[in-house]
Amino acid sequence: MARMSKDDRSVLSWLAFAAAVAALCVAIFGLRDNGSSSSAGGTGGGAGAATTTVNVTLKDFSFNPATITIPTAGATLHLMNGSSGNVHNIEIAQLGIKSDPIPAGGSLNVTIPATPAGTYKVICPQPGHEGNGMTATLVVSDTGGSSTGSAADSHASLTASQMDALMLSQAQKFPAKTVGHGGDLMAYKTLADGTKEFDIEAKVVDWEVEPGRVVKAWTYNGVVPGPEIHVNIGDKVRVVLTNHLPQSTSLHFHGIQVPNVMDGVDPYTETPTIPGGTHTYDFVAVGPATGIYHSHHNAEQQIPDGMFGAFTVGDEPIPQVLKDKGYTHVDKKINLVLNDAGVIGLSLNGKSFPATEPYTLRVGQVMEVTYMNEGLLSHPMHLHQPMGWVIAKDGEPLLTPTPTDTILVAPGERYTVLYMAKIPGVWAWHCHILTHAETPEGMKYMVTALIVER
Ligand SMILES: [Cu+2]
Repeated sequence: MARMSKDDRSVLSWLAFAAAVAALCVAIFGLRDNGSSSSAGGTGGGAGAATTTVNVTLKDFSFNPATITIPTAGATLHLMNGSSGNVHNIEIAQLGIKSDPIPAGGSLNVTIPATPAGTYKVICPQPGHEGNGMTATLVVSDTGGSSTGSAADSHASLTASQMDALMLSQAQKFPAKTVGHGGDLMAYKTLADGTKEFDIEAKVVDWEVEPGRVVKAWTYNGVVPGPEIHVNIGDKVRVVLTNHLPQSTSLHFHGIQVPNVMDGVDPYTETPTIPGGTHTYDFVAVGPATGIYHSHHNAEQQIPDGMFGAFTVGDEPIPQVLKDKGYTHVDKKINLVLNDAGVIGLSLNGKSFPATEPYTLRVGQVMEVTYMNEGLLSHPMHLHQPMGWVIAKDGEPLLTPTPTDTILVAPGERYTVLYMAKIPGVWAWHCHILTHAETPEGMKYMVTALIVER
C-alpha cells in the first residue's frame, strides 16, 4: 500500500499552513467561564457551615479554574458541566469526596467540610478523563483569598498579537519529530501450506505522543497503532499473540469474519492469555473487510492505552459511479485511527498535533482514507476543501457512495472515504469537536494536514 514518503514532510509551506490555520476561524471559547468565587448568603450558618461558593466548570477535558482555592472553613463547589456531550464528575480522593456523575449541561453542588490547609488533587474519575488532563488542584488556605484563575484563564488577558504569536509558533512546529511511528504494514512468515503467520507481541513501551510527552503505552509490537495486518481475500491467516504485559489479555478481530472460537473474547471463547503466555488464532480471510485488531480484556484501559491496529482484507471496490467521475484508481491509502482516552489521549494514529503526520497528493490524485475510531467519543472528521465520497461503512462496500466533508465516526466504526485532490495548498484536516482541535496556544490534538501539490 502506498505510504507517506519522507518527502511529504519536507514540502510544507509554513505560510500556506498559517493561512489554513486562519481558515479554521473558529470561536471555541464562547463557552469559557471564568471561575469565580463569591460569598453565598447564609450569614446565619452555624460553625463549620460553608459560606463560600466557588464556581467550577467541567469541560472536555479540564477544570476551570484549574486551581480551586477555598478557606479552611470549607466551601461549596458549584460544579457545572460545560461539555457538549460528556458526563463528568469530580473526585478528591484525599478528602474522600466523589460527586455523582453530572450530565452535559447539568450542575451540582458539592460541599467540602472544614479541611486542614494544604493542597489536594482533583480529578474527573470518568474512564480516561484524568489521562486526558482533566485534573485540578484544590488549595485550602486562609491566606490565599479567592480562587485563582487557571493557566487557560490567563489567555483571556493575552493580547490578540500575543495569541497570534503563540499560534504561529505552534503551527511552525508541525510536523514535529517524535520517536516511533505506528501503523506501518506488518511483516509475516509464509508457512509450508501457504498460511501467512503474523507474530504479535503485546508489551508496554515508552511512546512519545507529542514532543516531550512520553507515556507508558500498551502496544502491539511496540508501536501505536499496532502495525497494519493486510491479507488477500481467501488467505489462510495465523496470528500468534505473545503477552508481555503485566495483565492477561486477548485479541479480538473487530469487523473480521472468524469462527466463534477465534473471536478473542475471554472468558467466553477462550481462556485469557496470561502474562508470559501465547495464543494462536487461525482463520481464512473473508473480504473485502476493513477491521481492527484490539484487546478484548480490560478493554477500557488496554485499548485507549494503545492496543489497536488496522486489519484489512483485500481492497474496497471503487463504485462505477465514481469511476465515471474520474476516480479510476487509488494513489495513496491511509488509515487514521482515532483515540481520545487513556495515556495516549486525543490523537490521530497515536500522535497529537504537532506530531501528527501530514499527507501529500498531487492535483488529480486520489487518496483512500479509512477512519477507525478506537476511542470513547465520537469524532466528526473534517478535511478542508476536497469533497470526499464514502465508499464503505465498517468495511462493507456501499451500493451508492455518499458525499462527505465532515463525517461523524463513532467508537468502533470504520468509514472508508475517497478524496480527490483538486486545488493546491495546505488543507487543514481535523476533528471538528473544537476542543479536540484548537486551543488558545494554537492547534492541538486531532489535527493534521493534506498538502496538495500541482
Ligand atoms: Cu474529536
